[in-house]
Amino acid sequence: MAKAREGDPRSVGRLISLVEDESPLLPDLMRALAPYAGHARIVGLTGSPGVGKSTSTNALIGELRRRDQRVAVLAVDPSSPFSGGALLGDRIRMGDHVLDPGVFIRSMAARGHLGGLAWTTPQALRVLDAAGFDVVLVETVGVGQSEVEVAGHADSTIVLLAPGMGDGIQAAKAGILEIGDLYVVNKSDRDGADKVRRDLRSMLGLAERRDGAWRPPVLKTTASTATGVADVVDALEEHAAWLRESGELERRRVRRARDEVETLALTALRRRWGSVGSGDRLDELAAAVVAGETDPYTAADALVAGS
Ligand SMILES: Nc1nc2c(ncn2[C@@H]2O[C@H](COP(=O)(O)OP(=O)(O)OP(=O)(O)O)[C@@H](O)[C@H]2O)c(=O)[nH]1
Ligand SMILES: [Mg+2]
Repeated sequence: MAKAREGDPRSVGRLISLVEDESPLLPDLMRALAPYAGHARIVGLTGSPGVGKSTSTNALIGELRRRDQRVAVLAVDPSSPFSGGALLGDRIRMGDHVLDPGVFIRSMAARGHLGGLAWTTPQALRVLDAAGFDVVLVETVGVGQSEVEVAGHADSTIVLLAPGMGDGIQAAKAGILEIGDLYVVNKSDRDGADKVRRDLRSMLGLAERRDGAWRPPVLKTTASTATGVADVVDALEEHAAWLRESGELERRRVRRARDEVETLALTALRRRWGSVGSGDRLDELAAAVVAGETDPYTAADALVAGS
């Protein structure tokens, strides 16, 4: 615990493993970590496969380290039940920082039984926050609902795009235009980056925004040479200041904690009535409803009351 608080990578890694394994020690661990919550800025990074998320993460770490920030990276893979596969390539792309004690990199897979990454990600973030990192980058491949999910865990969300990857369609994908606090067109060394940026700006421009609302900037980078990455970190700083001043930081964090408490409470309830584990009380009550012995309202009350 004490060593993890200092950011000792092996101790931090062990605590994350407890989260990943859904250890019975978790409630005690979370209780012990609670007083140290709220320091880290959580930054989500998402985008389609191959847009350059890992390369950008590597470059962002470099820039944040130049600004004396301690950085943790949590790479969550929503598509894989194993945490081994994607890691090898990422070790190479984020390899600049493996020996830096101010940097911690960990990948997590969706092998959890209870609620997968939706359940484990917030708890892993609690560990990294309590371990004293200034910035925690959460990298997720944008497939299905995972973009929206990562935005739900973060204070600031960066959506990464790249030219030649379906362009307009990338941005028009469900949810993308709502979740980004910053948009970054990566691979700007390639043709078409300016067009992606223009299209994106005009699509974002159509959105109604209140006075004082944050207007997501659209930046350009070449992650492989770290070009433009300092501007991304500047924009993150601006967004962090806006979050604090507008009260939005508090709102986002309360909303997140609410989801966490709700998820844990529902998990506990489900476990009690048997859909996690054995001896299914819900099945019994459902059969009673079908047989006309009880009604769904009475059955639901009985389920929640544990009777
Ligand atoms: N030309 C160019 N290539 C880049 C740039 N950034 C990344 N790449 C290359 O694009 C490929 C994919 O980069 P990654 O960083 O692995 O992309 P990713 O989004 O993490 O990919 P997944 O994790 O598979 O979704 C690699 O071959 C990178 O070297 C860039 O700015 N310009
Ligand atoms: Mg990657």
